[in-house]
Amino acid sequence: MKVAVVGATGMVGEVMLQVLTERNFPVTELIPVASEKSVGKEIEFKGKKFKVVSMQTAIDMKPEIAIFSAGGDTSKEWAPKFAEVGTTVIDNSSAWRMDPTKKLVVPEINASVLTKDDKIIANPNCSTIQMVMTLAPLHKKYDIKRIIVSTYQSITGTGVKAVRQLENEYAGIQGEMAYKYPIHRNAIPQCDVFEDNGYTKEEMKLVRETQKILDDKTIAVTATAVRVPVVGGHSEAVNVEFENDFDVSEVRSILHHTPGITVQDNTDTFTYPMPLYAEGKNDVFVGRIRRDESQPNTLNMWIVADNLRKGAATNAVQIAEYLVANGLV
Ligand code: 2RA
Repeated sequence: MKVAVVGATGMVGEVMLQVLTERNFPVTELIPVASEKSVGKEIEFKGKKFKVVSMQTAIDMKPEIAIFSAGGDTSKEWAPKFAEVGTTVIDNSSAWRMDPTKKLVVPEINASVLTKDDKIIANPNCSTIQMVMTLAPLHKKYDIKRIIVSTYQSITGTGVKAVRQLENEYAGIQGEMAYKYPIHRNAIPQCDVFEDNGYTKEEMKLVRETQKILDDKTIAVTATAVRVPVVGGHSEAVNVEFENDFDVSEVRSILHHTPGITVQDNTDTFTYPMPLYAEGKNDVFVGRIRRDESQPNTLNMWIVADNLRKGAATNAVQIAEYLVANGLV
């Protein structure tokens, strides 16, 4: 299968190539695509070297699948052009996520909505994916009424510029700033730009995308997204109120038996998820599972995942796997 990876030289693109290799996705020809300045660069994939090509060259090669991680503007301009030649696009930007004609997919939850007609498929935002992965099985069982989520997001979500800023700040060097403020020894309560309602785009993604993926606009969601000087993954403190009561041990059991979730939850052994140990792994890690004693039918959890993997590359590749396994490409 001819597979284009658009944004192949970026942080997510590089993880995309790793995941395609690890999961032995049936790539017969890789078409790495990046900005004009990277055209001609060689990248290695499964022991072979492939030259980075331009968008138009990639379109002319008519790949079956194109996995995009190149920003919303690039996707808005080029994803339809790939689709026109019959390519199925899986896009990691926010460009198509809330488009009512596009599917927003976490394979373990709603891959069944996909059909052959879906030629542009949206990969949800990283912080949304790990939260809905955990909440979807509980919603099915207990019916979610309201979610309060606070996120502690890795600087890798911003990109290499943010990683460089932290490294410079460690070294006491004043370099290019990815953020308005220093990130070393700090926590910045702003991920992405502010909307008119005083929330950031990142926070509103958690609201809107959760309702779309769980297909339930009655679910109330409020979010606070914070950037912290961490690189291994995003962490989230989630408080979820259900319509029905639950048993904590049953919650643990449901999550333990949910594919893609690892429960790490034992206060006697100080066992709980942390981004330092989630980095490089594809699962979503859940711990600190406990009843909210301040109100009925409400649960607290701590959710951690590598935002470059299940939060982006792995989820996208899993969508591609579903398409292939079900004859949709
Ligand atoms: C972030 N989720 O962490 C956003 C984009 N990757 O900044």
